[in-house]
Amino acid sequence: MSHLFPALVGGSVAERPAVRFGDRSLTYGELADAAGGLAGRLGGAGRVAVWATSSLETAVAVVAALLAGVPAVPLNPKSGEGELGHILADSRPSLVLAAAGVELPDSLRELARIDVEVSQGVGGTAANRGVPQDATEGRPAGSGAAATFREVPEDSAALVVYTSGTTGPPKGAVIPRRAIAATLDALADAWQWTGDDVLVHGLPLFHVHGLILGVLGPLRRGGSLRHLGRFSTEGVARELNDGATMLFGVPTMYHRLAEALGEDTAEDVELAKALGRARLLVSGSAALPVHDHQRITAATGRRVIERYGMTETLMNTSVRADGEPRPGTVGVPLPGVDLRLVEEDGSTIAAYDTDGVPTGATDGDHVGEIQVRGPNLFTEYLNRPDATAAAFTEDGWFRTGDMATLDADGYVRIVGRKATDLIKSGGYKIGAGEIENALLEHPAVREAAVTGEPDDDLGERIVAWVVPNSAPAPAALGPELSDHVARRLAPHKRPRVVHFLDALPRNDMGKILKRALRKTEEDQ
Ligand code: MCA
Ligand code: AMP
Repeated sequence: MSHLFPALVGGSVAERPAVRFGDRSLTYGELADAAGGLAGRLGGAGRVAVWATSSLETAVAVVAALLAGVPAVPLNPKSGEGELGHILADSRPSLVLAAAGVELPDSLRELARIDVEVSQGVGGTAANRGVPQDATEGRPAGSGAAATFREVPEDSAALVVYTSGTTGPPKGAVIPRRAIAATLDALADAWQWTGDDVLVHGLPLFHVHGLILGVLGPLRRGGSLRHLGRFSTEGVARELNDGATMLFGVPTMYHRLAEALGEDTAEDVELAKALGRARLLVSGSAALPVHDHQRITAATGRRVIERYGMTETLMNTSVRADGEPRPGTVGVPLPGVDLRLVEEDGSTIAAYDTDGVPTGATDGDHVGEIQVRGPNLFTEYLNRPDATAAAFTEDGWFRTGDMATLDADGYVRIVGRKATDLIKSGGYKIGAGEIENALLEHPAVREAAVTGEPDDDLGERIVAWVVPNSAPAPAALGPELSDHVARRLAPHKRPRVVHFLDALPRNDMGKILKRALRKTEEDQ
C-alpha cells in the first residue's frame, strides 16, 4: 500500500520547508517528528476532533491522525454551541487535539484533550535553525513519521467533514484515504503540480478546499505551503513576490484581488506584478464571475483557472494547466472521474466515451444534473444511511445537485443548482433550513424564511425574512437575530440583512413562496 505522504517518511527532503503559518514554520523533518510523535499517542482512538484554527498545530494534528490511521473531524473554531453540539453528538470523538494554551468551549471540555506541541519552527528559516534532530540520539530527523505510520485499508475513513444540506443540521461526509490520494494525484496531473511548487492561501482548515487541497496537497507532492493566517491582498502580493508559485482561493478572494487591482496605487502595481509571476491562480468552491476573471486578466495578463468540487466528491473537473482557460467553465473531468449530465427523468443527455470524448447533447444548451463516479467519492454520511442512499442513483452515480451544460470539446459549464435552499456565501455552503431553525429558536420570532441574494463580494448574501412576535419589530432586533445565528451556528451563517414582514407569502399548501420574497427585496 502506498503512503499518503511519501515525502514525510522518505527522509530525502527532511530539510525542505513543508508548512509555514505567519513566522512559524516546519521542515519536512520537523513535521514528520512532530506528527509522528503525536501519532504514537493516538493509537486506539476511535475518531479524533481537531480544533482547526489556521495554524501549524492543525496541520500537525491532521497529519498525525492520518499517520495513525485514525479518522479526524476538523472543527470550525468559530462554531456556535448549536453547531458544535450537533457535530460532537454525531461524530462522538474520543478526544480533541488543540494547540497548547488554546481555550476550548464548554462542550469540548468534557473530552480528553491532547495538546499539540510544536517545539521547532518559531521564527527564522530552516537553514538558520539548523538541521532538526530527533530527541532520540542518532535517529535522523523525520524518522518519527515512518516509525508511527500504521497501515490501514485505503477505503478506511481519513476525515469526517461536516457539510450543510437544505434542511436540518449539517451531515458528516466520511472521506476515505483513497479519495484524498486520488483527487490530489488527479490535480497534480491537471495542474502539473510538483514538489517545486510553493502554494499560498488564506483558506480555513475545516473544509475540503483549505485542508485537503491546501494543506494535504502540497504535503503529498513534497512541496511547500505558506498559509496567510487570514486572507489579505497584501499577503498574497508578498508571498507571490517572494517565490510562491500557486494561489488557491474562493471567488470572494479573487473578487477582492480584482477590486484591489483597480485602485491605481503603488500596492496595486506590486499586486499586479505578483499575480503576473504566479505559475497558477486557481479559484473554486463557487463560480467566479466572468467580470472578475476579466479584470484580473486585464491587470496582470494572467488567467485564473477554475476547478469544480464538492465535500462529498472532492474534485471532479478542472481547467488544465496545459488546456485553454475559458472563463465561465470549470474545465474537463479529472483523470479517473466519470461524469455525466442527467435529465429530470433519469435519462443521460451527455457523457464522455472511454477516450474522454464528449458524447450526446454537447451543444452547450442542454442542461442536466451533474452526476459523478470515481475513486474521489466519499463513502457515506455518518449515521445517515437514508441520506447516503438518496445521494446515489441505483447504478452508483453520485447526484451533485449542480446543473450544467457540456461544450463540444468537453468543457463543463455550471449554470445553477437544483436546490434553491442551498446558499453559497463567501464559498461556504449554507442550508437555508438550518438558519431558519436557528431563527425560530429566538423568542421574538414567529415565522422565518431565509434566501440567498446576489452579492458582488460574497456571491450570495444570506437574507432573513422574519415575522416578529410583536409588531413593529424593535430596531435592535435585526442585529440581535444576526448575532443569535452567529452564536448558535457560525459567524459566516449569520444573515447579513433581516427584513420584517407582517406575514410570509405562502401558496395554498402553506409552503413559503421564496420567489415572492426575492421580488419584495428587488422592489425595496
Ligand atoms: C462578524 N463576525 C462575527 C459577527 N459578525 N462574529 C460573531 N458574531 C457576529 N455577529 C466576525 C467573523 O467571525 C470574522 O472574524 C469577521 O467578523 C468577518 O466576518 P465575515 O464578514 O464573515 O468574513 P469575511 O471577511 O467577509 O470573509 C470572507 C472570506 C470567508 C474570507 C472569503 O468567507 C472565507 O474564508 N471563505 C472561505 C470558504 C471556504 O473555504 N469554503 C470551502 C468550502 P475574523 O475576522 O476573526 O475571521 S467548499 C469546498 O471545500 C468544496 C470541496 C470546494 O469546491 O472547494
Ligand atoms: P461544498 O458542499 O461546500 O463542498 O460545496 C460544493 C458546491 O460548491 C458544489 O456542489 C458547487 O455547487 C459549488 N462549486 C464548487 N466549485 C465550483 C465552481 N468552480 N464553480 C461553480 N460552483 C462550484
